[in-house]
Amino acid sequence: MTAYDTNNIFAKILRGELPCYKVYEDEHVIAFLDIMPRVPGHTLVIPKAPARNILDIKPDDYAHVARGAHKIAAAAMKAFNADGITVQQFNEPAGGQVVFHLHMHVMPRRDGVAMLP
Ligand code: D5M
Repeated sequence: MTAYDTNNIFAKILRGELPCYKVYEDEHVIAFLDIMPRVPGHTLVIPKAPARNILDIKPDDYAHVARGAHKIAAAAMKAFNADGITVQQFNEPAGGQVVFHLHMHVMPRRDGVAMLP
């Protein structure tokens, strides 16, 4: 697998070199709005630890991301008056990954409303 690239977009966001619309931060993760939202409220949760994807992240760091997604899901249900939540996480190009710093998509859903592709 390719090594972690410290110049990926989310690494730059973590270093404050690129802006983001941050909605949550703790010791281990940040969460910010996706720049190409597939639904209103589409949020990404990323670890502060450098990890390309599920194949190189430490289990504890993955657990921190899952914990962050759990918090965001509950907040998004209320904030967007949602009927459900979709959580997705892509790994390597074959798995649909485009940005190579691990991230979980948290997407509030409404009954009868499709996600953008
Ligand atoms: O898709 C990567 C996701 O990251 C995709 O939904 C767009 C989003 N993205 C890309 N650049 C930015 C910035 N600068 N801010 C916020 N969101 C961004 P994946 O297929 O999961 O790797």
